[in-house]
Formats: sequence, C-alpha cells, structure tokens
Amino acid sequence: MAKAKRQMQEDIKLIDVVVELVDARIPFSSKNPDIDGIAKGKSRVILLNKADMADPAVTALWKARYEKDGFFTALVNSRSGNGVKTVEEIILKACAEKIERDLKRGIKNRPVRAMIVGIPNVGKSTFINSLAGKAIAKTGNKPGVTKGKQWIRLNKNVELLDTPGILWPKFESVECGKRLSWIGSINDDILVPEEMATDLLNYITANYPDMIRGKYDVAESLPDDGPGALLARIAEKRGCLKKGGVPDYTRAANLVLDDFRSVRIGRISLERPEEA
Ligand SMILES: Nc1nc2c(ncn2[C@@H]2O[C@H](COP(=O)(O)OP(=O)(O)O)[C@@H](O)[C@H]2O)c(=O)[nH]1
Ligand SMILES: [Mg+2]
Repeated sequence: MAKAKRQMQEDIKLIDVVVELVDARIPFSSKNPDIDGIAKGKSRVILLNKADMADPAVTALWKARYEKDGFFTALVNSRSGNGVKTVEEIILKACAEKIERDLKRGIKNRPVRAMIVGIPNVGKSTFINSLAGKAIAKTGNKPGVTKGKQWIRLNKNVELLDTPGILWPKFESVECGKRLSWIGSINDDILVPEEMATDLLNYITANYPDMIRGKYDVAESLPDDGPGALLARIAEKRGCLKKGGVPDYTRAANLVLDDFRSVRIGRISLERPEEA
C-alpha cells in the first residue's frame, strides 16, 4: 500500500479534482481517511456508488451530510448508468473557482483534469467505463511521449486519468471491519461465515425487520429468540441440512451473505451519518 500511496501522491499533482467513489451502503466505512490529507487543496467530489443497493432514505441523509462537509456529491449506479450523466456537471461545479481563475488569466478551453479514487471493489472500473462509454479515446500516449500518463478525454471540458487510485479500506473500528466484510470487501477466506451472517442478521433484524420476515418466512423467530436461532431457522426453511437433519450453518450463512450482496433481502444501508 505504501507504493500505491506514493503513486497517488504523484498522480494527484497532475489533477484538479479528486472524485472519490464510496459504497452507498457504507459511505463512512468505505471512505479512506487518508485521502483528505493526500488531496489537500484539490476540489473534491464524493460519488455514492451502488446507490441501487442502499436504502434511499439513508442515502439521502449521507448526501446531505457530505455536502454539509463541503463535498460535491452525486448518487450513482455505475452498473446501469443511472446518475452517471450528472457527474460531468458536478465535476465542473467543483472546479468552478479554478475555471474562473483560468479565464481571468486568459486561459480558455483548458479541460479540468479528474482522477477517480476508491477502495477495491467499490466500482471504479465500472464507473469509468460508464462515464467514458464509447468516447474512451485515450490521449497522452502519443508517439514520442513514452512516459506520458494516459488520459481519457470525455469532451472539451473534462479529462480523466485512466488508472484509478486504489485506496485501502478503513479498519478504524471493529464495526467498520464488519461492514466491509458484509459487502464482500474483505477476502472471505479469512472470515467465519457463520459469525458474519449472524451479525448481519442481527443488524438487519434490528433495522429492517420486515425484510427478514418477508424474505425467509421466519416471523415466529423474530425478534426474541435471537440471531443464532434465526440462522438455524433459515437453515431449516431453506433445507440447508447435514446428514441426520442437523442445520448446516455454514451453508445457511453463505446463502444469507449471498442474498444480501445480491440485494435479494432488500435495499439495505449499513450505517447512518449520525453514528459516524
Ligand atoms: N449494483 C451495482 N453494482 C455495481 C455498481 N458499480 C459497480 N458494481 C459492481 O461491483 C463490482 C466491482 O466493480 P469494479 O468496477 O470492478 O470495482 P473496482 O475494483 O473499484 O474497479 C462489479 O461486480 C460491478 O459490476 C453499481 O453502481 N451498482
Ligand atoms: Mg478496477
């Protein structure tokens, strides 16, 4: 990560605006704390990506919160392209002062240069492809310019560094780590699915009880016989059983995690701005 950080510090010198993607389900835990230092003095945009997977009411609170903190923001679904078209306008708004300064100095038609950053799996590549679309005409690596950076020219107003900056996820607390694991941002191999699923069910039961009832038909298990019992009930309902009819907790846990990550339980936000 030290190398990635150095690279980013170099790249950031070349750009006007840092466009940070966060996961709309965890806009705090998926936001890298060090980027504020690295991006000092640059215009800042935060895109709440995967907005299609999060609770829209909570996402609206996060948008307001980050705007209050001085960021330009947008809700985006990079997979479908929803919201992507507004991003150019937001980038230009974020750079309004710089554009104004250029004009005063007689510099016209200089595109603003943007860089996409975010933790792994947040949707950087999907977003860049969606934003650049067919116009993914790369500039910069012209003949004779061997070490030049690759820029994607979106139009006369905006250029994008074609390699996104990869940020490391935040592990500032056990809670942040858990939320990152639930969305699949931490290598599953080192985690215990039963624990993850039990904690996740606990959270969803507390915050979105109807979704659990609707999805798993376990009304009678909510809420008083506890999350461990809930996983057992789900195992039973879904036929996740080992020989002798013993609940297969690992299989049930993976089923729940998979349902959550595929938005089959519902649109769920995992943290709210007032806790952050
Ligand atoms: N539902 C949904 N999925 C997305 C969105 N953006 C990206 N993805 C998915 O998230 C996964 C990771 O995306 P990718 O662009 O590879 O992330 P990167 O590691 O930041 O470049 C892929 O499976 C994408 O299809 C989005 O806005 N909504
Ligand atoms: Mg990528």
